[in-house]
Amino acid sequence: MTIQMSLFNEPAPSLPVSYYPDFLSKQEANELYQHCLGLQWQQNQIKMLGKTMPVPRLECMYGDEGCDYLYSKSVLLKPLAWTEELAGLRDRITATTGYSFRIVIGNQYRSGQDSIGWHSDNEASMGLDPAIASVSLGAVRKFQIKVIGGKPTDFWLEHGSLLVMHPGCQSTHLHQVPKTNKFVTTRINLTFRPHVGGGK
Ligand SMILES: O=C(O)CCC(=O)C(=O)O
Repeated sequence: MTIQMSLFNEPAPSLPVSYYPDFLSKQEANELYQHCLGLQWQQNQIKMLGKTMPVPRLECMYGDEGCDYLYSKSVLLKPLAWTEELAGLRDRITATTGYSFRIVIGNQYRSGQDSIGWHSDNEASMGLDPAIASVSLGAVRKFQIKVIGGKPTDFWLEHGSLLVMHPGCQSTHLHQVPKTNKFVTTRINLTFRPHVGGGK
């Protein structure tokens, strides 16, 4: 079932996303969170406006062999082999959504000062109009999405939830997880994505 919900559980305006607040049970989400804490997180550096700076979060990537992922023309992620847990989650999301995925990128937000700014995920390595499925674990953070040039809609992405950005979303919309000065503990986000390269 596809549910569109936003802040205070009001129906979202027409957005190319679906939100499943209880995609995982609490126990499944807790176990997956523990598994993900043990993944191979790295602090990458990004080049922006001629400066090199740390990416404001930790990252990791798992996926099919050879499915390298370059974003912002400066951060190159190379896939580690799927863990059993991540592959199981990938298959479960495919069974629910009908979309297939070849990589998963992990983001670890260590505090409210970790974030990801407004962007769309339009890297050519994912092919045209990718569907992206995003699982959230740990602390609840605000996720904002807006049509380019429009006003944002806020979602509070809960522990064990799944947010699906449907094909087309990356061409018309931007999204972000803003910084917050409130005290927040660690949040882990997993984005499952297609990939057109690598060995099949
Ligand atoms: O952490 C999130 O919910 C969003 C992550 C994201 O936007 C991305 O990986 O491109």
